[in-house]
Amino acid sequence: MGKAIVYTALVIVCLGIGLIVGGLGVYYGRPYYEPQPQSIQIIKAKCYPMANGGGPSIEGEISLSQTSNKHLVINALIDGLPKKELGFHIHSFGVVNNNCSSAGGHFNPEGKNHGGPNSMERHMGDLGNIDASKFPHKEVEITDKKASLFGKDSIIGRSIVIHEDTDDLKNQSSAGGRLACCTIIRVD
Ligand SMILES: [Cu+2]
Ligand SMILES: [Zn+2]
Repeated sequence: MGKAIVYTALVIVCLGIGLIVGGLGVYYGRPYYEPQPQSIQIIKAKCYPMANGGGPSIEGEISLSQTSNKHLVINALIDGLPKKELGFHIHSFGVVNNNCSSAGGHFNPEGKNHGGPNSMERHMGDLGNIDASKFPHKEVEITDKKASLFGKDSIIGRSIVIHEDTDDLKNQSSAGGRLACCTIIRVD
């Protein structure tokens, strides 16, 4: 009777050791997958502003780029603008025949009131002003957290309008008439 207990105990111990060794083998033998860095999607777009109504008096290039976080970067180098702060907005539609009125009003998919880029209440297209006194020698960079090249409210196919006056960031008529505009086109 005593022997039977000893044998049973031995069998249980051996099974236990077998399970531990086997388990370790499976654990360390499993294939190891190196975590892959998340690929970052970048969308780039361009816009080539022209004088309202056409003609060679204003020319330049605006480059837009965005990674998937909410951080739109706009770089502009434009010649032919008056040397002061000029209203700079995204308007609702693309430009037809260099006619800046065809751009429609400020891009405003959320039905908000006009404001400045840092206002809580603002149109999505309210990028404030561009300091045109830096042109033509220095590029101007604007960043924005609201307007986006991604998603259903993407600004691709809409337009950038540069106004003849400074936007006071409160009253949208403060920026005055439309000096120049262009359609935002995606480039890859
Ligand atoms: Cu505008
Ligand atoms: Zn606005």
